[in-house]
Amino acid sequence: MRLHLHARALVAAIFAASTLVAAYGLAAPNDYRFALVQAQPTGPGKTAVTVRLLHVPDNKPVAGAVLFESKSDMGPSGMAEMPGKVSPLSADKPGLYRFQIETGMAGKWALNLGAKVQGEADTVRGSITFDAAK
Ligand SMILES: [Cu+2]
Repeated sequence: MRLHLHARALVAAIFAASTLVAAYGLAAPNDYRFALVQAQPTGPGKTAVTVRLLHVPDNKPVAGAVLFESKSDMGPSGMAEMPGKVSPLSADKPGLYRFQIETGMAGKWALNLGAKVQGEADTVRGSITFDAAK
Protein backbone atom coordinates (compact mmCIF):
# COMPACT_ATOMS: atom_id res chain seq x y z
CA MET A 1 0.00 0.00 0.00
CA ARG A 2 2.74 2.43 0.97
CA LEU A 3 4.72 1.58 -2.10
CA HIS A 4 1.65 2.04 -4.22
CA LEU A 5 1.12 5.58 -2.85
CA HIS A 6 4.74 6.46 -3.44
CA ALA A 7 4.57 5.24 -6.99
CA ARG A 8 1.50 7.37 -7.63
CA ALA A 9 3.17 10.44 -6.12
CA LEU A 10 6.24 9.83 -8.26
CA VAL A 11 4.14 9.51 -11.41
CA ALA A 12 2.33 12.74 -10.51
CA ALA A 13 5.65 14.52 -9.92
CA ILE A 14 7.08 13.32 -13.22
CA PHE A 15 3.93 14.38 -15.01
CA ALA A 16 4.04 17.86 -13.39
CA ALA A 17 7.72 18.26 -14.28
CA SER A 18 7.23 17.22 -17.90
CA THR A 19 4.26 19.59 -18.22
CA LEU A 20 6.45 22.39 -16.89
CA VAL A 21 9.20 21.56 -19.37
CA ALA A 22 6.67 21.46 -22.20
CA ALA A 23 5.29 24.86 -21.18
CA TYR A 24 8.73 26.44 -21.11
CA GLY A 25 9.70 24.64 -24.28
CA LEU A 26 6.98 26.54 -26.10
CA ALA A 27 8.79 29.84 -25.58
CA ALA A 28 10.82 30.60 -28.67
CA PRO A 29 13.64 33.09 -29.20
CA ASN A 30 11.39 35.14 -31.50
CA ASP A 31 9.03 35.74 -28.58
CA TYR A 32 11.48 38.45 -27.56
CA ARG A 33 12.14 41.87 -28.97
CA PHE A 34 14.70 44.58 -28.34
CA ALA A 35 13.36 48.14 -28.43
CA LEU A 36 15.25 51.41 -28.36
CA VAL A 37 14.54 53.48 -25.26
CA GLN A 38 17.03 56.30 -25.69
CA ALA A 39 20.11 57.33 -27.67
CA GLN A 40 21.92 60.15 -25.97
CA PRO A 41 25.13 61.92 -27.06
CA THR A 42 27.69 61.64 -24.25
CA GLY A 43 30.59 63.48 -25.86
CA PRO A 44 32.22 63.93 -29.26
CA GLY A 45 31.62 60.74 -31.24
CA LYS A 46 30.03 58.95 -28.32
CA THR A 47 26.47 57.80 -27.78
CA ALA A 48 24.86 56.12 -24.78
CA VAL A 49 22.17 53.75 -25.99
CA THR A 50 19.49 52.26 -23.73
CA VAL A 51 17.43 49.31 -24.95
CA ARG A 52 14.58 47.36 -23.44
CA LEU A 53 14.18 43.61 -23.84
CA LEU A 54 10.53 42.62 -24.07
CA HIS A 55 8.77 39.28 -23.92
CA VAL A 56 6.30 39.94 -26.73
CA PRO A 57 3.35 37.64 -25.80
CA ASP A 58 2.74 39.47 -22.51
CA ASN A 59 4.67 42.68 -23.32
CA LYS A 60 6.74 42.33 -20.13
CA PRO A 61 10.31 43.58 -19.72
CA VAL A 62 12.87 40.79 -19.35
CA ALA A 63 15.31 41.36 -16.49
CA GLY A 64 18.54 39.51 -15.87
CA ALA A 65 19.34 38.65 -19.48
CA VAL A 66 23.02 38.22 -20.26
CA LEU A 67 23.84 40.30 -23.33
CA PHE A 68 26.98 38.47 -24.34
CA GLU A 69 27.09 39.88 -27.84
CA SER A 70 26.85 43.53 -28.83
CA LYS A 71 28.05 44.92 -32.11
CA SER A 72 27.42 48.28 -33.68
CA ASP A 73 27.87 49.44 -37.25
CA MET A 74 26.58 52.03 -39.70
CA GLY A 75 24.63 49.51 -41.77
CA PRO A 76 21.44 51.62 -41.71
CA SER A 77 23.44 54.44 -43.35
CA GLY A 78 24.84 52.11 -46.03
CA MET A 79 28.18 51.69 -44.22
CA ALA A 80 27.95 48.20 -42.74
CA GLU A 81 31.75 48.04 -42.79
CA MET A 82 32.03 50.95 -40.35
CA PRO A 83 32.02 49.58 -36.80
CA GLY A 84 31.60 51.37 -33.49
CA LYS A 85 33.17 49.99 -30.34
CA VAL A 86 30.53 48.95 -27.79
CA SER A 87 31.06 48.94 -24.02
CA PRO A 88 28.36 47.87 -21.57
CA LEU A 89 27.13 50.40 -19.03
CA SER A 90 25.05 49.66 -15.97
CA ALA A 91 21.33 50.32 -16.35
CA ASP A 92 19.18 51.67 -13.54
CA LYS A 93 16.06 49.56 -14.12
CA PRO A 94 15.41 45.83 -14.54
CA GLY A 95 14.71 45.01 -18.16
CA LEU A 96 16.84 47.89 -19.46
CA TYR A 97 20.32 47.46 -20.91
CA ARG A 98 22.77 50.30 -21.65
CA PHE A 99 25.80 50.66 -23.83
CA GLN A 100 28.40 53.28 -24.59
CA ILE A 101 29.06 53.28 -28.32
CA GLU A 102 31.87 55.02 -30.15
CA THR A 103 29.89 56.55 -32.98
CA GLY A 104 32.62 58.42 -34.82
CA MET A 105 30.19 59.66 -37.45
CA ALA A 106 26.74 61.21 -37.29
CA GLY A 107 23.92 59.23 -38.84
CA LYS A 108 21.91 56.07 -38.42
CA TRP A 109 23.60 53.20 -36.62
CA ALA A 110 22.60 49.62 -35.83
CA LEU A 111 23.15 47.84 -32.54
CA ASN A 112 23.03 44.06 -32.95
CA LEU A 113 22.50 42.08 -29.78
CA GLY A 114 22.68 38.46 -28.67
CA ALA A 115 21.32 37.49 -25.26
CA LYS A 116 20.85 34.54 -22.96
CA VAL A 117 17.47 34.73 -21.28
CA GLN A 118 16.54 32.70 -18.19
CA GLY A 119 14.41 29.68 -19.08
CA GLU A 120 15.20 30.05 -22.78
CA ALA A 121 17.56 27.49 -24.28
CA ASP A 122 18.24 29.30 -27.54
CA THR A 123 20.06 32.59 -27.96
CA VAL A 124 17.79 35.58 -28.34
CA ARG A 125 18.95 37.90 -31.11
CA GLY A 126 17.77 41.31 -32.13
CA SER A 127 18.77 44.60 -33.63
CA ILE A 128 17.81 48.21 -33.07
CA THR A 129 18.57 51.34 -35.07
CA PHE A 130 19.52 54.63 -33.44
CA ASP A 131 20.62 58.11 -34.47
CA ALA A 132 24.05 59.38 -33.51
CA ALA A 133 24.76 63.10 -33.42
CA LYS A 134 28.08 64.51 -34.55
CU1 LIG B 1 29.91 56.00 -41.43
